[in-house]
Amino acid sequence: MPATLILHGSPLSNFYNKIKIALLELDIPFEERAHRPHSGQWPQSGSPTGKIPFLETPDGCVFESQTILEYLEDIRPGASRYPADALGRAHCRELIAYLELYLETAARPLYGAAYWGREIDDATRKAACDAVTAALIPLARRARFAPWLCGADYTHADGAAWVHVQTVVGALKVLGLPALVHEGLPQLGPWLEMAAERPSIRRVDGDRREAARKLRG
Ligand SMILES: N[C@@H](CCC(=O)N[C@@H](CS)C(=O)NCC(=O)O)C(=O)O
Repeated sequence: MPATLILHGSPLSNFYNKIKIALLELDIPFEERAHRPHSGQWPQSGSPTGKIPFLETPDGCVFESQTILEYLEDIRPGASRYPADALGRAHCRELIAYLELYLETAARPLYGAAYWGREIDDATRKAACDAVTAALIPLARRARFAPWLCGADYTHADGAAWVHVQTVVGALKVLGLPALVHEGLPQLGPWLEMAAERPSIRRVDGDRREAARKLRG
């Protein structure tokens, strides 16, 4: 395993927290380094897109959260948080891809208003809420909640789902729609409660809340 891994980004970022949960779950030592999106000059800035997170290894940086997650799995054989069988792993990756390509993306137009106090017009808000509602349908069909998303055991899909769902639900709550995601995913409440007890998620959520408190001043 590389001597020191440094996770760059912010505890307020859902994609950063996805990787932080994976590092904790796989019991990989790491350091954290605060990095704002698009700060610094490429190549010293570490991320060719300017986005966070990116992972610094002694041999170079890796960007895109799912690629980072696969790298962590590769350097930690035996400690996987993917299901044991090939089809189970495919379903797990499918859920992560779906959450990021469809659910999280659908909610993004709401973040400026929800988290940064920006204006949002009614049409944009309605279109985003409708897109979130539509994105929940395939998720409800595929997520097993038995009790974890892929079955009896916690997997990376649970870590990824927690960061993204928490971000989407949080945005909708600020905009006065706290139950929208729960209506589309009726088993969400018990799953969120169970996930909140997971040590990796408890730590990441604590750090996230602390960072938010500091930002509010
Ligand atoms: N597909 C990227 C998404 C990362 C992403 O969107 N990060 C946000 C912070 S949560 C960011 O850097 N935003 C700045 C931007 O989009 O320019 C990944 O999985 O790492």
